[in-house]
Amino acid sequence: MTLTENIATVQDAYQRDGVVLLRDVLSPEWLQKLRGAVDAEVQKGDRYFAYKNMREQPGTFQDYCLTSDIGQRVAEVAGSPWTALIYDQIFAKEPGTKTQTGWHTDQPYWPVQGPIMTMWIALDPVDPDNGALEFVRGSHAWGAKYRPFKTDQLGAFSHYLEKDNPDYMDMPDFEADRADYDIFHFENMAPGDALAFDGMSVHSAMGNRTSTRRRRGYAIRFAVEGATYDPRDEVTEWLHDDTLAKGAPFRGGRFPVIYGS
Ligand SMILES: O=C(O)CCC(=O)C(=O)O
Repeated sequence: MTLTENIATVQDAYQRDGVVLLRDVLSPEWLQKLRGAVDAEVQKGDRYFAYKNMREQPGTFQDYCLTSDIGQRVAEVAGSPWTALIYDQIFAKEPGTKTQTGWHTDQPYWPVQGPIMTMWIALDPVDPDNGALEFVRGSHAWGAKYRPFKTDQLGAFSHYLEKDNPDYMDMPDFEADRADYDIFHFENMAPGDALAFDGMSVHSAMGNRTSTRRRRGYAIRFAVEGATYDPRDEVTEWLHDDTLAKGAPFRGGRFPVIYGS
């Protein structure tokens, strides 16, 4: 049985735009459990981008990644026979956080080449006032690899990494030149809805201009058919697994296949 309604339409949108909105990915039970787990985690008071890889410890995040239907959904949207788990991450943009999450692509930060997908799951209603994600439509298909960079405490650009790596180019200033690009967002995400997006999609997230409405996102990163292991020392070390050879399919070891074979 296919989990996502209108899967052919969803696949088309994902291929064309590099991102698609999926409704009701979480059951009410998982929504409640994940909200509780996120709240317990962010009590640490760490920096915005620091909440990563919770799924490597036993608990709600691990249970969700390993036992829910999320792996099957990813495989269906990507049209892949399997899904492997890369890592998970919390993005809790609290009321009054004016900083925008800067424009970037995800692939340069991970030791992987080829098709990868994020499921960014809303745990609160999300709209432009409290931090909607924005995308440059179709940018995943440009073949442009943008240099990774460090961010400050709240996720704004700080400085470039891998300055001498010829495989990567500096990012255009998407924010300054918005009119030159097809930038869009999804108007109203409900708790439990998810954005499935390609690791090469150029995206950012607005600030949270509200004084009361939280915007908790739980993002999980996945590899699918065609993804290969590609470690790069300066940036991707935190996700290395020496049991995988460079160029091997991105699955196994630290990155369990959670759906298919
Ligand atoms: O939620 C955010 O602020 C940014 C999310 C993001 O950039 C990502 O999931 O790759």
